[in-house]
Amino acid sequence: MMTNKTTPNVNVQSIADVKSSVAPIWCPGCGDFGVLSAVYRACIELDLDLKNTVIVSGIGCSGRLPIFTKCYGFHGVHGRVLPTATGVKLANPKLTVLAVGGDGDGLAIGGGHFPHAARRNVDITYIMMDNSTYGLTKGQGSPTTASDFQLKSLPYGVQEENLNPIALALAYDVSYVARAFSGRIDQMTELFIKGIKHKGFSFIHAISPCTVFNDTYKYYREKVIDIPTEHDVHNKKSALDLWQTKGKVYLGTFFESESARMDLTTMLTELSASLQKKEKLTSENLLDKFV
Ligand SMILES: Cc1ncc(C[n+]2csc(CCOP(=O)(O)OP(=O)(O)O)c2C)c(N)n1
Ligand code: SF4
Repeated sequence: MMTNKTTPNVNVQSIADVKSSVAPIWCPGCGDFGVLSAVYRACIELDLDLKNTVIVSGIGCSGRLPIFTKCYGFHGVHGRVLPTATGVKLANPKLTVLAVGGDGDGLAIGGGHFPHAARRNVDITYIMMDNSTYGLTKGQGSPTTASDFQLKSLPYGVQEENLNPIALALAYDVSYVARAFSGRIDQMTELFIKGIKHKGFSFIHAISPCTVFNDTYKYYREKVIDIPTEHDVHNKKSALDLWQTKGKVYLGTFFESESARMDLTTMLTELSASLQKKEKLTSENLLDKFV
């Protein structure tokens, strides 16, 4: 469902130009406010043309984000953010496409889509709003709930190991991998900008605490630390070492591919052009060939 209700401003100079008339209904202090603020600021700093910008979301508290912007929005099915965003980008490669969703959306029900978006290297920016719980459905454990988190719905804690989104993104060979924290909006904005500018699939793990069911602000404030400036973002092994460092949660760019790997839309456009040249494909004989 497209949720944009007014013709967006083309020239984005202030938050008023990006903000929709719908006021966010997240709980006080929810980390999602920080993510929204960073999205607004990234739109302004990049001077994005909002009528050519689409934010696709999943179901969850996080899934509401597009409604609060003047970008076009698609509030899709739980766990299907990435296939939907891929479809939007393929249908119109000129669009700037952001995909936003929770950790449940992206790693539980939708976990199977993450590696495929990565191997397709589709030119979208995926912001995983990770609160390590299912916020909308009242605080169940999620794939990123760690054993030291206290959830009301889990009186005996979690018995399983939690998934690490950064480790998965690196293993899936995502071409841009970063982590941000809602408590640091300037840095989050900067990383969203980098992700949007990156040509190919970019992933930003946005730690966004749920103040009602899993308030991890204090936990993260004590553990977050900037990735050292000497870290070589093109070095996958060094990126893997960073996420494995015990007791520290690194923020910043872990990895950026410098290989000449093409993004999906460029590849398909070039393939189509070369086939048309080689085989003189026309709209008339195209169907005979492929159907
Ligand atoms: C197909 C389907 N399965 C289950 C649900 C119920 N459901 C809605 S939101 C949600 C989980 C929300 O958690 P998360 O994706 O982490 O987002 P958050 O609310 O924490 O932002 C679930 C299980 C649903 N809406 N659709
Ligand atoms: S339930 Fe949690 S994630 Fe949902 S709006 Fe409230 S604080 Fe945010």
